[in-house]
Amino acid sequence: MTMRERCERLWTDARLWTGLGTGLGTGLDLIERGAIGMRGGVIAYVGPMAEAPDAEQVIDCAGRWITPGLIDCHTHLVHGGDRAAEFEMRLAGASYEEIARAGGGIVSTMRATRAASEEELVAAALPRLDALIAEGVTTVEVKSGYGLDLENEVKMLRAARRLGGERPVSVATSFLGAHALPPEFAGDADGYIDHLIGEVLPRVASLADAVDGFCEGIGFSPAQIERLFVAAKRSGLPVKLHAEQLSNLHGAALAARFGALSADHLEHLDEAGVAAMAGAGTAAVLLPGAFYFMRDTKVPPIEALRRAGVPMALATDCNPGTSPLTSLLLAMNMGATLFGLTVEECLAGVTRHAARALGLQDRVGTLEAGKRCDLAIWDIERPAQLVYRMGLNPLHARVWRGS
Ligand code: DI6
Ligand code: FE
Repeated sequence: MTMRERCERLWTDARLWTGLGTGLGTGLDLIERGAIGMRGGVIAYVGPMAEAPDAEQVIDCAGRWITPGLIDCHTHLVHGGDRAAEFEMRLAGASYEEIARAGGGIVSTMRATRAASEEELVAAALPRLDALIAEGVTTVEVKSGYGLDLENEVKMLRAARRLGGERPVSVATSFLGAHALPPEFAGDADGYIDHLIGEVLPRVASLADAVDGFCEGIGFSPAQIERLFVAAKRSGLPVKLHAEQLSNLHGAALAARFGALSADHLEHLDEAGVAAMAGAGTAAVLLPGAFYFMRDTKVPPIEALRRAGVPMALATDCNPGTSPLTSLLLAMNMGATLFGLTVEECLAGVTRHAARALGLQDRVGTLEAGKRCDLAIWDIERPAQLVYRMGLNPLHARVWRGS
């Protein structure tokens, strides 16, 4: 097949942000008066409309912008209940740690998640997923981690996979059994990790695309995460890690040693961690929604990541406790205003680099022949408008695998 061969569908008279280059205006990223052709759900042509092949169906974009479909590469979209009452307690002065010690926090969401059926978890997640989709998201990652036992982690991962059957969206799943210590294992984090490795991981491996963990004083130690990662590698799964969110336990460097797809949060990341990530090709996933909602003040070392060439992704971290955020556009705005990312970095963060954080860079994330035809078509004059507005949704149309 050649680029010239007839397409099933062609989007014409569009301005294309391809995501291929390194900066807006380099000429690599932007194609004025461009067109995208699709065959079999895959991009067959990207280039000037003047050179576009024929197509069975032609869609005139009237000068609108097209970007790759957006990718939310870090979410906890599937969970029971919410934590609005804890939010009120925090507004009244209680801390996240105090609430957790009083039986709230992650464990309260664990209880609500265990009490819900798989169907109920799917139904509860759909409005959140729909909010993401309405803003042009075509790929979403969903973590387990509120079941914290075999039965309920399986239920969460099944619910996550089912979301992809309920809506036109690609779902990537991560097994986050090492998110918090369930009450059954109180005081025995090592015993819980043994249980995850021996009993849970072998049975969830076929439902998960990656293994994640929470490396933190209130989560799991680097030594415990390392044991989990050894087991993950043995079962053939790539790893990623919540690292350096509240303190620096050198989790990012640990993740890099295992060739992790990503290390996420990273507020307390140091130079050695940056260098380790750069060396391993591990993506940084920045989560400004959690930073904002927790009124954090320590900003991730953006300039060091930039200098080292670490791919920076941006995601919602949609979860009931620390980031009840279902807008990837707002995450972009926060990435710019709170973390100092450029417009170009924000766009790459929710497309090309987000694909990388999921190991899907060969399939999605840029406008390129051979990739899935996942597109977001926008009513904007310039890409900065995607990052600039807060609460306005300029999506004109969304295309998932060609339709
Ligand atoms: N880091 C976070 O910010 C969330 N999980 C994690 O590992 C918190 C999740 C929650 O509070 O429910
Ligand atoms: Fe998270």
